[in-house]
Amino acid sequence: MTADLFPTRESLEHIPIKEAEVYYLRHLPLARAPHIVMGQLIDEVPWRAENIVVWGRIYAQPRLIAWYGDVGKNYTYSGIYLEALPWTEALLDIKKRVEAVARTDFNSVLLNYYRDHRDSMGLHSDDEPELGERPILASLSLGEERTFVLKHKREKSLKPVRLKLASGSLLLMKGDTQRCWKHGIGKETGPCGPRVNLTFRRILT
Ligand SMILES: O=C(O)CCC(=O)C(=O)O
Ligand SMILES: [Mn+2]
Repeated sequence: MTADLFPTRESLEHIPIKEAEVYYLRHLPLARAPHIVMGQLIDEVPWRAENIVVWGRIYAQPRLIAWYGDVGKNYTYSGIYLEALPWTEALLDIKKRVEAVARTDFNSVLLNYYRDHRDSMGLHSDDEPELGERPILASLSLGEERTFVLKHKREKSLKPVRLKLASGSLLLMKGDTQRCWKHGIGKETGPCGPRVNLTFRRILT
């Protein structure tokens, strides 16, 4: 493996947030430029449009998704059951690079495809029991830079944290982040290009 597969620990920026552990790497080295990797994923992934139920009403989820993982690493969130698709060579290559930075192994990944400014992800925390007590999540962003918002669950006096996630960047969330904070991606007010996000996870059961 080449040295550039392993960005130094120092290039990971610690984002100081109370009761959270968040790190940002501006540039994760990939096999090809981020927009090329994104284009390949947009073309090749069998994207799913899911419905979600909010307060008893059915809505189309405002983005497309796909779930990949080791055999049997299936996932349920917001009432959606996702059976793991088998890893592709391209995703295994990305996973290896993400694991080198996160210094942990992942066995699954949720892909989110934000087609334009109208696509978004509501505030949530990744606190499903199958992720364990203090999960580590590694989130790779490709394409349009979008704003990632964190809001504390209890302390309303704490200001929301807004992070611009650049194309090719990696965000790590660990420790108490899921227990104490929610996060999401808001809609944009004006037109913007597509973005694909890959959130690597470790399913314990
Ligand atoms: O698109 C993003 O950056 C957020 C993705 C996310 O929070 C998730 O997949 O759980
Ligand atoms: Mn999340």
